[in-house]
This record gives sequence, structure tokens and C-alpha cells, in this order.
Amino acid sequence: MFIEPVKPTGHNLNNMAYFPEVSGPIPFEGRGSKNPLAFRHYDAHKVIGGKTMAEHLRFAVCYWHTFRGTGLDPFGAGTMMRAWDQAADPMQRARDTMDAAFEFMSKLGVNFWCFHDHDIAPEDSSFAQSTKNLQSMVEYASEKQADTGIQLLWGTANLFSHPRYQAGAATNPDPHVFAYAGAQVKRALEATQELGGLGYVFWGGREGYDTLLNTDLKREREQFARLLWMAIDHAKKIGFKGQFYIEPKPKEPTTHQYDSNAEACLNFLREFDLLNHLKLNLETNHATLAGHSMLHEMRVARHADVLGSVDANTGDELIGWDTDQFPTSLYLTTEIMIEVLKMGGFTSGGLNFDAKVRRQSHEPVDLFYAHIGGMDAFARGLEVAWAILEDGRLDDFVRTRYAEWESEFGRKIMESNKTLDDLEDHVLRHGEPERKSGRQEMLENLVNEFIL
Ligand code: XLS
Ligand code: NI
Ligand code: NI
Repeated sequence: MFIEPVKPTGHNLNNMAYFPEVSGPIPFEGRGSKNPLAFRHYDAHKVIGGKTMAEHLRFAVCYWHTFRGTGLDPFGAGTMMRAWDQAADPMQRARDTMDAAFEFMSKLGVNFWCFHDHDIAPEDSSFAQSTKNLQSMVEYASEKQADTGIQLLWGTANLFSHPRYQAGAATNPDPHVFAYAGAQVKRALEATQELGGLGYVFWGGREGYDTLLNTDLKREREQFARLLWMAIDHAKKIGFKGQFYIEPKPKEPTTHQYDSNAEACLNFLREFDLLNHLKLNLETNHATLAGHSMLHEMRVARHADVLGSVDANTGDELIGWDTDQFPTSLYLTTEIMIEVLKMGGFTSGGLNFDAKVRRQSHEPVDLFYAHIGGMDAFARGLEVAWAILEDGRLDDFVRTRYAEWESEFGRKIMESNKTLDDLEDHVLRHGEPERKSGRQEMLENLVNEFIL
């Protein structure tokens, strides 16, 4: 797989005007700092277990929420003050937005970004013109990347916003719409390749159904697999070596999304022989919507060797939709980093802040506070996770809990050397099993011992 080391970035901070409050780069000032525009925990160069924090965490800024988000909600208009979104000409707006994006990422000190095709280039009156817009913005982005050293973590196509996709993209009842989606994937994949992208994501925006009354579920899943195979074939054709990901989400915008959670995605990938070609891009708020913890989703993916990348955000426990907030909980970041460390670290993936500032946080500087908080929470989570694993008591407890399965009797069961007759015989000879405490509270205290 395509693995790029994280390079120290020689960020060029000249001619940067959209974030005058921050002269940048955001400094690391340590725990005691009262400066809201400084890191308390994220020290990019600090080494933990042979790797720097920057190498472990591989932070990415997402283009859509951070630079294109308006603050619009179902009850009211956008609220965001965005000087880069003012020009009358859509292509000028696109270039201004990209100037703002690279200024922001440079000042923040992240090494990666992620985008959808129509985040960076406006969709136009024809597919051919939209493609021209995309090509022009890819050239612009390419210069910005060269200037700053910032790399593309992954690219993707927006196959859910335009009305043509109201009944899905790959899973649409009309092959003409499927063709449109395929053409968009082709161009987005080529854009990703041109920018040296390390990955390409499929989030099934409207690949699901609103009602089964009008839906051929079997056919739609097959169509979805077909598009993935066509993308894999095209990647081979053009020599794209990046990692493909599928991003689970159970609902929203549709009532039921086919990639509903990690286990459903695994089943889908196995069913259509795609397991060697895609990994999972897991998002915390999607796990929550699926009724799972992020830890559960990550553990499932890790065990199947498909833990690829993370969309780092969080939901609001009191609101039942994808609020995509910035992650600040140390329990959450610790759990995520335990799984990342246990898989041996990210290779192609990273932590992409697929998160948006709240509607009332409308000033550009709020974007800095949000990302600084998320990065600090993950840096501390990394330290805590590392310490818990180094300490070893948690893993020891689990190992000891299952130790009997390593006895001759346990092994023979699992090696298919025992029958139900043997089990009955065992019970008749040994009687009632001894019960052992699961020690949940003790283990919760153990985790807190490292967080506090
Ligand atoms: C939406 C998804 C989306 C993907 C990229 O809920 O999280 O932002 O990450 O298409
Ligand atoms: Ni999401
Ligand atoms: Ni996402």
C-alpha cells in the first residue's frame, strides 16, 4: 500500500489575509498556557513510542464544513462570516476559498486535507464545464500543496447534493443517473490522483432508501457494488495507488443507508468480493447514529483488518442527528487512539476533522478554536492510550479473563475436538462453574487513573 511519511512542512505564510487574528503557526505552549490560540497537548515533534505526534495523528482539515459550511439549518439561514465567499464570480470564489483554506491549514500546522469535487470547484451548467472547473481548481490546489507541503489525505465526489441524485447515485433506479455518478467518480478519482491523494472515499450519501414501497433493495445493492468495481478498474487503468475507503452511516439523508455500520459494510464487501480493495473510514457521529460506540466500530474494523481512516467528530447525545461537532472528550479520543495504536498506527489514513463549528460560532477565528481543541483532545488521548497500553494491566485483565480457553479443555473445544457429549460429561464431572466478576467499575477507574 501507498505510504507517505509525514514531511515537516515549510509553510509559506506570506500574503495571507483571511485570518488576521492569527499570525501563525499555532504554537505549542504546554499545559499551563492560558492562550486560547495555543496548543496545550499537541506538540507536533514530541516523540511517543518512536513516532512524533504528527506522525501518529495525521490530522486533516475537511474542506466542506470548514470552508464551505454556511451555518444553514432547517430553521434558518446561514450565519457564517466568510470573507472568501463573497466574489460574484463562482470561480473567483473558489480560488478565494482555496487561498483561505491553505492559509488556515498552514497557520494551524496540519499536514493533510480532504475534499469533495464540488467543494473546491463549482458545478456548472454542463458536465464538461464542471470538469473544466475541477481541472482548473486542481491545478490551483497543486500549486498550494507544493507551496505549503500539505498533502491530500483523500478525495471524493459529492453524489448527494444535486437534485439529480434525489433517489441515489449508484443505487438510482435510472442507469442514466448511475452514469452521471460514474463520470463524476472518474473525474474525482483523477483529481485525487493528480494531487497525490493517499486515498479515495465512498460515503453513500443517498445510497439507501426512504421507503421500501418503491425500492428494489437487492438490485440497488448490486448496483452499488458495480460502481465500486468500476472505480477499482479505473484506478488500475490510470495507475492510482491510493487506498479506497467506504464510510459507514446508518441513516441521514435516507431512512436506511446500505453502508449502515462497520459490520454491515464488512458483509457487503465480502458478498461482492471487495474486501481486498476497500477499507473503512469510520466516523464517530455515524457510530452514534448506528447505536454503537466508536470503540465498537473501530474494534470490529481492526479485527477484520479494514480499519483505514477516521472522520474525527462527535454528536450531541441529546440531539438525534449528525451534528458533526468537534471532538473534545478525552474518553472518546483515548478509545480511538487505543485502537489506532493496536493496529500499529495509520498507514494511508489519518484523523480528518469532519466537523463543523456551531451556528453561533460564526467568526473565522472560531475555526481555530475548534481545531485546536480537537487536536489537543487527540494529542492527550494519544498520550493516555499509549500509557494504558504500556502499563499493560488492562490487556492483562482481558487475557486472564479468557485464560481457561488456553487450557487443554478450552483448546480442544475450539480445535473441534470435542462434542456435545463431551461437554455433558465435563459438566457431570465438574458440576457448577465458578462465577468471576467482570470488574467493570475497577477497569473504568483504571482508565480514569490515566486520564485524570
Ligand atoms: C456525511 C459524511 C461525509 C463524508 C464525505 O455524513 O460524513 O461528510 O465524510 O462524503
Ligand atoms: Ni458525517
Ligand atoms: Ni464523514
